[in-house]
Amino acid sequence: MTQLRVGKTRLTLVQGDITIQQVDAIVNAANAALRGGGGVDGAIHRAGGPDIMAECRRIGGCPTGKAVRTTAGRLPADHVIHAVGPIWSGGNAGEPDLLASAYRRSLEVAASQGARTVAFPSISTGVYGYPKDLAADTALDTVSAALSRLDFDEVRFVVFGDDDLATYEQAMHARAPE
Ligand code: AR6
Repeated sequence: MTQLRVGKTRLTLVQGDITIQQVDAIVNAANAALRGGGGVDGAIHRAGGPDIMAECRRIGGCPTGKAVRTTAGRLPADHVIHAVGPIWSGGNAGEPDLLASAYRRSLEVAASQGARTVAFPSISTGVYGYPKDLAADTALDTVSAALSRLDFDEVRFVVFGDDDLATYEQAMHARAPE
C-alpha cells in the first residue's frame, strides 16, 4: 500500500531522499534552535546551500510542535518548512500532541504559502527516538484530519530505511477503505 486518497488529496509513500523530491514544499525535522544538525536536517542544509541557514538565523528559533518557513535554496522545492518534533522520553510528556502539532502546523504554513504538494520525513523518529510505528500513526491521522480544512493535491511521506517503509505501508494499509 503506497497510496491513499483522503478527499481530493493523494497521500503517497516513497522511499528515498527528501531533498530530491519535486514538490512545492519539503518539511525538515529541525531542532528548536534551527541550528542544523544531522539526519534529514543535515541533508537539507547540505543540498540546499547556505541561504537556508542564513534565514534560519534571522528567524532565530522555533518551539517544539511548531513550524517555520524558509527558502529552499538550491533544492527543487520552493519552500522548506522547518518543523520541530518532540524528543521521545517515554510518551508521557506530551510527545503525541507535540508530534501531531508539528505535522498540523507544517501543513498550515505550507498552505499559507500556496503549496499544493508537500513532502514529509518521519519527524522525530531518528535522533529524537520516537517509536516509528506510533509516529507513523500520528503522522497519517493528523494529516488526514487536517485535510478536511486544508487543500492539497498530494502529501508525500518520504521514508529512508526499509523498516520505515514497512511501518508506513502497514499504517496506510490499516487506513485503506475495504
Ligand atoms: N530524506 C528522508 N528522510 C531522511 C533523510 C533524508 N535525506 N535523512 C534521514 N532521514 P532525524 P529527528 C530520516 O534524526 O529524529 C537533527 O540533528 C531518518 O532515517 O533526521 O526529528 C536535527 O537538527 C529518520 O527516519 O530527525 C535535530 O536536532 C527521520 O528522517 C534532530 O536531528 C528523522 O530522523 C531531529 O531529530
